[in-house]
Amino acid sequence: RLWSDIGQTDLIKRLEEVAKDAALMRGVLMRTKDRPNSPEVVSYAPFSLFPSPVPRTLFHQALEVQTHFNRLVDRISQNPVFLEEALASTIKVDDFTAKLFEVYRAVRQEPQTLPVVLGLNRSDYMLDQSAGGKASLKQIEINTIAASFGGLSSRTPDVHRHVLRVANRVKESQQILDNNPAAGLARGLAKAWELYGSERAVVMFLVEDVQRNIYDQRYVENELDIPVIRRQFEDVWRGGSLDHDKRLFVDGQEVAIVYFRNGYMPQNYKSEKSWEARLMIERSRAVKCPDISTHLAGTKKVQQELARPGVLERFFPDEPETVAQIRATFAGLYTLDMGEDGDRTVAMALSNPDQYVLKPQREGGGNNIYGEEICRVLESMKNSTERTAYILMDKVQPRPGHNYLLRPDAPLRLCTCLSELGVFGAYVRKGAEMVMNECVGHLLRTKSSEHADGGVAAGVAVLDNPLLV
Ligand code: GSH
Repeated sequence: RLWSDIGQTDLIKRLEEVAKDAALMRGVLMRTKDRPNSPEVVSYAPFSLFPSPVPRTLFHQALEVQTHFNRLVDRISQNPVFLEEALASTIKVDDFTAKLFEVYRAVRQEPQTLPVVLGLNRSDYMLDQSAGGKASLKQIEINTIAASFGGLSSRTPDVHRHVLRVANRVKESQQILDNNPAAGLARGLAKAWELYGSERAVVMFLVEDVQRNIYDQRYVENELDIPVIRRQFEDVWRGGSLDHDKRLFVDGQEVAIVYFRNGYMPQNYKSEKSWEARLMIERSRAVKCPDISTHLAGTKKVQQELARPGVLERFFPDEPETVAQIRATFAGLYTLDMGEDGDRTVAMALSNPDQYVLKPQREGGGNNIYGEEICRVLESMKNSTERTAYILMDKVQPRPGHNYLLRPDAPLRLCTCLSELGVFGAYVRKGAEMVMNECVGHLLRTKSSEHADGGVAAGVAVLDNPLLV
């Protein structure tokens, strides 16, 4: 109950005002629901009034394992045998993953273009308390495409510092950690741009039609000394082409890097044109962040396959400590492939649905299935290959905290809430050599415990900061 003594209504009301103004003044911004593409009307991005406690050792554990996760994702992306095997059952039933896989196969048939790879990802964790006693760090997922909020989370520390100063909590105010993922993500982009090796070439942010989260992206852009253009799939389809060296040109400009902030959900591909644009980009010499194989490495099915005995060892044959460090963060993950193992998973889930999460191959939040709904869904498909579109995971059970959540469209309220810690990774590989591999910052998000699932972009969670305890 870290903030329970700041319980007086008057003070909270005053802090609410102070906090909202501080967020606006420091640029923790988002465009509004009603005018998502207007720079004339903006508001603050949802955030918590106070920072939330996070155990110091678990926080550092998450930072320390990040460079290993970077290498793991990168190695998976270079292993076609593994990707084919891991996703074989999924792509038979999941249309979206199948479409991505089609692009992957098409590109693999062509001679390789430029051996430069840029990965900007975020590994998300919750602190599991289910075994009682000490909390442990458990990975929820790793986002290898459009991992967001590295920009806004570079600006939230100052907001919480200010609120705590006004609340006369000077000591805690000084304990808020600095954080600047935007700078680190931009360093990755700059390194990849340099390796691409053309002075004239630009960085292209591939964005959605509805751009509420543009300021988060701008923070990354503004850290770059390289010209940035923003385009949608349709724009690339219309104004894009490859020259005889497979250089990508869009509206006459050579593109060194395509940074995807879109393209992770089926509805992001509005027509075949979007898929044609994606394929053109993948075939090109431009550095893709992520490329299609790294995108696929971030699927839930791959996450589940990695948890099987012996699989991590395949990727790190001579590094038992790396394997142990990564594996320590895995929650139980179970296959739903047809066969004995999958049948066992179904039986387990049906007899104890509250212990698990049923996850489809989707990004963007709000797709997971919990509790009784698991039984309903599994009963309807347990004997069909449809079930292989999902994986089952242990439900991580963090200890709830209390905080006030601020969002433009809802009154302030004190909530029982859960937090999720994200860690940003940035790496660049040229040929066989990792030329950059870093952990570049963190993101704490907090949501009311009544929501099972969903992040900030989905309108569920709010931005937060860890206060190490
Ligand atoms: N397109 C938006 C952007 O690029 O800012 C949103 C992208 C998005 O939802 N990214 C997911 C994420 O990081 C990963 S695929 N979500 C975090 C959250 O919403 O809390």
